[in-house]
Amino acid sequence: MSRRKIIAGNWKMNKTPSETTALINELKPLVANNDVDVVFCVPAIDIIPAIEAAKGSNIEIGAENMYFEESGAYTGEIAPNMLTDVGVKYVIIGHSERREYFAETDETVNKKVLKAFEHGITPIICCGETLTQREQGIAIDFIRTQIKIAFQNVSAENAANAVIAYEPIWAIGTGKTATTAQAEEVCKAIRECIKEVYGSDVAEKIRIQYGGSVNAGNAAELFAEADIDGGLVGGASLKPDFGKIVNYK
Ligand code: G2H
Repeated sequence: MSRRKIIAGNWKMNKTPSETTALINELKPLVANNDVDVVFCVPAIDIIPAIEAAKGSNIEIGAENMYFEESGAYTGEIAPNMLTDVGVKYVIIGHSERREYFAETDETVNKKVLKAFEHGITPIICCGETLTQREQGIAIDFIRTQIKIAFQNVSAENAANAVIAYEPIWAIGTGKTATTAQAEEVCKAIRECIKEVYGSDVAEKIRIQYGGSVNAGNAAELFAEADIDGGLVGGASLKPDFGKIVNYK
């Protein structure tokens, strides 16, 4: 089955609202490719200007995080209906930087995934191993656990529409990309894990991205793999290079 590729930028903590407008206006013509889904995940304060600037283009706007409660005394958090109210369609959940610096766990990831689906937001669910785990030979076991917990109580219908981003932690922002074979091996194992839980229909539909130092030079080779359905792109999504990644073919 051929899945539609999804190429998402993760801006992390970069760009002010006015810089957001300028960058989207600059990138808009460069990412105009209707054969793939193009998503810009931006800091919370940049979401509204990003949505304004992206109007009339093929760009969808996503958030980089979201809380798992509806509203209330959660100082500093963003609720799902705040995102949907302005037109957000995607949210990154459980990025390794959030797990490392903001105490996200597999359990909070699962709560956020369930809440995102409740509100019709597509979660981009991140997983990935450390260098030590890879060297110990436990990368795939570790990722299978992350995935199984992230999808607890998620219906098959929702699971089929989820996006998973495999991001080996040792390849994030380091310039070290996993080799194409390493990336494919893990993305394939993730699809196998989804198949065990939900069956082959869901496993064939779910989209699995690779993330970690994706750039204009390596995107085509990575995205040609059978189980890699696009990328989650950090540093290179802030530059005209993102246009080359989106038009990788
Ligand atoms: C991995 C990735 C985007 P970068 O975090 O999620 O960032 O492409 O800069 O390694």
